[in-house]
Amino acid sequence: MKSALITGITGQDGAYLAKLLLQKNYEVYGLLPRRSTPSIWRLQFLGIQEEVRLIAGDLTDFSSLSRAVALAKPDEVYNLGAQSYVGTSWQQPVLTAQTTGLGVLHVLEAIRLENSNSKFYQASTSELFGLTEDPVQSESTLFYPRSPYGVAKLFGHWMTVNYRESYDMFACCGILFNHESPLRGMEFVTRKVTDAVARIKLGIQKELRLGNIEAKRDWGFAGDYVEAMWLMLQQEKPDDYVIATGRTTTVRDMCKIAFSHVGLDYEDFIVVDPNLYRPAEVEVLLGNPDKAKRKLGWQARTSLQDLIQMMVEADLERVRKEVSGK
Ligand code: NAP
Ligand code: G4F
Repeated sequence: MKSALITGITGQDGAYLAKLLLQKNYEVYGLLPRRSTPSIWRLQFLGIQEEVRLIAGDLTDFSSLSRAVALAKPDEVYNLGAQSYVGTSWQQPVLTAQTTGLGVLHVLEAIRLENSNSKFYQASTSELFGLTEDPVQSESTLFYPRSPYGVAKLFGHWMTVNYRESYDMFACCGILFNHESPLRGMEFVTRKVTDAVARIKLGIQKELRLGNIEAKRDWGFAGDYVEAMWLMLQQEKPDDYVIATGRTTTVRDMCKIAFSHVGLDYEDFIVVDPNLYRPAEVEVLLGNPDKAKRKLGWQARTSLQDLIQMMVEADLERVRKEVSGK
């Protein structure tokens, strides 16, 4: 039986990946950072909270990572833990650098110093491209991050490449474009919108305040994207891959899809609030997933329309229960 250690197991991707690996008969360990109330609701939502083994630890604490690797003896380590919200990275740049940047090095060092042969997956991001001049971004596009989050991820990305080249480690970076689901954090724009659509439809919210609705993103479904992470670690050689749908849509048009699913016109409810604009914006992201298709046999299966409808339906169900107290 193979074993895997997932940092960020309580996050959106961590929960979906844990479920996928359990289905593949892995023994799944997850790093659990100390919180006054542990946030295991996503594992509960997927019904796997009893099946994963949680190890106390934090990405900012090297010793806890070393201990986690020694305990789990993982064949594969997936580093998904991060301060992952771009907006917060301007308010907490040092924390973001320590968790999202230096944390990657802590995991790599834990693997190296424990003499572990674990394969390593790093959650890199399309935010690395930032102010790119390439209209379509691929593995060869130059990086130009636009936020403290993007800069921290750049450090993690190059550290991973460096450990692969320095120590012959089986280390891969997945350069994933935005991916969403009913388990997405509430602060990200798709979930903020689908939650608001449900509340407005059920009469408990009047308007939705957003920032830059002309920004474009290449949005896919998280459930599809975790399969690509696993596939990267099953190849003969380690490498880096762009994972995307190859389509881009404005926040405005994503709102249109969400509101029209419940028979509403988004223009009646959206208020553009300049206070929600970012200090530096990534205006357009559009990925070229050709390499992933050719080498991994992976492609996105869920359309944006289906994804947003799935999220609106899940939020309607949850908000209805909240309202009725059940
Ligand atoms: P997420 O839902 O925000 O999950 C982040 C996870 O990291 C949570 O489990 C969180 O635990 C954990 N974490 C935060 N600080 C930590 C620390 N100091 N020590 C240990 N764990 C810590 O993010 P996601 O959407 O699943 O994304 C997974 C990874 O992919 C992240 O690295 C993200 O930056 C990257 N990424 C995401 C996307 C996307 O569109 N979703 C695209 C590209 C790359 P708590 O919940 O307890 O705080
Ligand atoms: O949903 P977002 O906050 O995601 P963002 O910034 O693209 O980052 C996500 O995807 C990255 C991959 O590209 C990940 F690395 C990262 O961890 C995270 O998962 O914002 C998307 C767009 C932005 O242009 C933002 O300015 O939506 C725009 N937006 C407009 N109004 C808003 C809002 N974003 C948020 N969160 N909230 C708004 O009210």
